[in-house]
Amino acid sequence: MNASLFSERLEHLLATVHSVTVLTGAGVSAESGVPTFRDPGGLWSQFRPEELANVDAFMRNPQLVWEWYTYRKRMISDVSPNPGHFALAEMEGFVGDFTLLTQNVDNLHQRAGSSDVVELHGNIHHRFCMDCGQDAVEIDGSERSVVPRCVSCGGLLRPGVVWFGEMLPGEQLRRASDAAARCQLFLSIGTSGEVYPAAQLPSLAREHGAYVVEINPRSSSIAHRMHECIEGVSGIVVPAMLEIMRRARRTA
Ligand code: BV8
Ligand code: ZN
Repeated sequence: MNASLFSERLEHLLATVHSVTVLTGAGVSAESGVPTFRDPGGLWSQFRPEELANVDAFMRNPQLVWEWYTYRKRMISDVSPNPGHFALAEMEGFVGDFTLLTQNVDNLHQRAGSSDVVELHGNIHHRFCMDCGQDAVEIDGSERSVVPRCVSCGGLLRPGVVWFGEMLPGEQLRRASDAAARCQLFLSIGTSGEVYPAAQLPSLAREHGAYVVEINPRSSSIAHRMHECIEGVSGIVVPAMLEIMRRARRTA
């Protein structure tokens, strides 16, 4: 892989940087076989988000929504992290201040070994009670009823993800904004930049002086806010970035 993928400035930054913040979207899991949302054949071409990923839809038809999340969970459990996930997990060890923010609920970053992942939109394996709010442990597929109930109050359990129209978890949003505002290099990987407030983070980083880079085979809706756009897939580009870091630290 010739280094010309990256500008001189980015090559130098990768070799010397000590504070990196990364934002990932569905694209980073595409090479693992997890469909993205907005790409051709993506989830939103098969299902309508307003019918599935919001609380009114859940109250209208909890069975339908649970079936959809069970279908996605099964799909996710049948796949494995890809070289993009593994390179990000390894990058953590090369950079003093490294923060991984994700919009993904698929747990693949954690399965690749990334620690302390900031999950902006929750996690598909989490669930909690609509009535008493209690977190509930995930039981394997042996559950009889598709719509699980809370063991302490009998209330409806819902997936521990952030639905459209719902605020992101405050702690995660605060950590994400802090990490975006303090980093030297911000990488936006595999996201279309269409979902807010996550799509605001690259601009926040740029406003605070970071060098902001997009990795995406197609220009996203926020490409114009980047200093540099790498047109490629994360499973190739992120390992190439890691190689520059590894080489620089070997010769340091
Ligand atoms: C909220 C969890 C306060 C559930 C998800 C400002 C302007 C406009 C609208 C809004 C706004 N502020 C708020 C809104 C409303 C809304 C929003 O943004 N709507 C959009 C659609 C217009 N935001 C919200 O509702 C948020 N809450 O704002 O609360 C509030 C409340 C009320 C009213 C106002 C404000 C909550 C948003 C979170 C929703 N939950 N997921 C679940 O997963 O089931 S979002 C879900 O979709 C994912 O988590 C993900 O974040 C998003 C999909 O985006 P991407 O990950 O980017 O995926 P996508 O398919 O779009 O793109 C994939 C990209 O990868 C492509 O660019 C492709 O080219 C690239 N790619 C493909 N292969 C590869 C690749 N890249 C690299 N390598 C490859 N191999
Ligand atoms: Zn309960």
